[in-house]
Amino acid sequence: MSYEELTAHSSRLIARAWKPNMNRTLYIGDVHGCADELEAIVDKFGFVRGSDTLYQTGDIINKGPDMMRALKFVVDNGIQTVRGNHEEHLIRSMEAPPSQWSEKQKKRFARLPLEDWIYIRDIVKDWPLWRDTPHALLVHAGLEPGKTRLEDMSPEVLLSIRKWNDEPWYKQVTWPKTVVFGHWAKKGFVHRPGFIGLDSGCVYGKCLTAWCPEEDKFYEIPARREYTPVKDKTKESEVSPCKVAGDANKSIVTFDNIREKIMRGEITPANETPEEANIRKASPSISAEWAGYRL
Ligand SMILES: [Mn+2]
Repeated sequence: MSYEELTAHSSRLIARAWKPNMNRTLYIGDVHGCADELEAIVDKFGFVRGSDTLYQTGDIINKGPDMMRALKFVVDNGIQTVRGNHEEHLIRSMEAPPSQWSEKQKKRFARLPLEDWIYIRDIVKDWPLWRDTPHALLVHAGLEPGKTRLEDMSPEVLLSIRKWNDEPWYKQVTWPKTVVFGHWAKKGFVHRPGFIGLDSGCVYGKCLTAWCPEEDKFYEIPARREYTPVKDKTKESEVSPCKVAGDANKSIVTFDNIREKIMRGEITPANETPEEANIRKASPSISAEWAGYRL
């Protein structure tokens, strides 16, 4: 870098650091342990500590190469996250003794010492389901169609909605400000009026995406590699039995079986509230995903 370039570069940094109206915001998509890409996107943005604000759509943990480093980076840089379904699964799983964990849970927990999981749990348990930020409403998966108050929406919907009555949820919701969300890696980057979907599948070898509202600009870091193969959710669940409370047929163990039975109306979870019945009918995948985690 020449002296002139260096001077110009430095004065830009100084200007950015000291002009109050230069404060910027960055919303970062789903990380899943992709610590290298998380660090790279914050660098590319040119994050200035103390004046810029970082947000993230949740699902920092699981799947990818280094969730501990990703989580420490979040903590060290004051990144304001929301809770993802993976953090919620961790919190709920750890409420049960290890002897009661499913095969999928055991496989996940085998990746790190239990002390590390306790460390992670103690951090993520404080993450909120949503953040109403100056530029956008931040939530992991999306909003529940037909409701206007976040407090009235089911946490399980906020954490894992994709489709509602077979249509993407965001085509059925209007919200007073832009909704920034993640979770739907197969759908990928979503950019439409009022909605920004930032899960562009970094852990699947695609890229990490972030949005800066002040610049009206998207930042992107290509994944260094495919860390996790894209698996069909139903295949994945072959080894991860989940039970529906009140299900008399104990041979039904896969997500696919449960979804089919739920759609045919053959399974009604025990003690189902009208609210839960509504979710089950509108989005069987949400009911099936959380069926094994009823408290
Ligand atoms: Mn997710």
